[in-house]
Amino acid sequence: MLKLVIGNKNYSSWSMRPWLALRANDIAFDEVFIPLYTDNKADKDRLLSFSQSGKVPALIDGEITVWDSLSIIEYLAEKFPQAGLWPEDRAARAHARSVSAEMHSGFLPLRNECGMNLRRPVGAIPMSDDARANVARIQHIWADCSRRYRKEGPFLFGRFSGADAMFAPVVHRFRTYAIEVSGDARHYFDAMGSLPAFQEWTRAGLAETLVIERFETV
Ligand SMILES: N[C@@H](CCC(=O)N[C@@H](CS)C(=O)NCC(=O)O)C(=O)O
Repeated sequence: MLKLVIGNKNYSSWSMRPWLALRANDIAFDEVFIPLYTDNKADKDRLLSFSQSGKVPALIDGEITVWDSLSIIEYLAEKFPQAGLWPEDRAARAHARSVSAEMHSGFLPLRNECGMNLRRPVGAIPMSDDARANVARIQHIWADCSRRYRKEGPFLFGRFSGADAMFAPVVHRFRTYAIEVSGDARHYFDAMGSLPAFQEWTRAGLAETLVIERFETV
């Protein structure tokens, strides 16, 4: 059985991505939970026993360990081609990989200023110009994909794909930081909010009680 090592569902945006890729496709896996930033050496040692990166997520498939969210999604796309984690069409697939890589390596101002915290009381905070530019770019990606691929379904590339898994934590950030999402981007935002796997992660995150001070942005 596949094992996915993840952190706190309330805070761990990187863990959410491959978890969603698996769950949205009904791929069976065992979840290994390691609480993050506890200052408990046993937790860090346990994390290191699964991945030398010392970070979640990590996927364990027998002898194979895959770490880093996007590498895990790539691995799952190869192992479960029927899940269609990347679009079949080569141009759409290149597009999906480009926006996923952009999400994976970019948007640092938004990620730093608006950390994921599902329990955060909904409300806006002052944001830097760079973070606001990130918000505009993300909404442009959502609206553009929605317009191009909506004939095939409500997600970025029609049916649910790895790109949706990569953008899912941003949907939470936009909600909890009361960032307005309008037009075609809104259709996408609403579709993600209605996805049963997205709702399952959210419920579990809201039920967690552990508090990590550094993520408690007010
Ligand atoms: N680029 C990595 C980022 C992984 C990452 O930063 N994970 C955080 C939690 S969301 C972590 O494990 N932090 C624990 C630590 O640094 O001790 C990915 O895409 O998986």
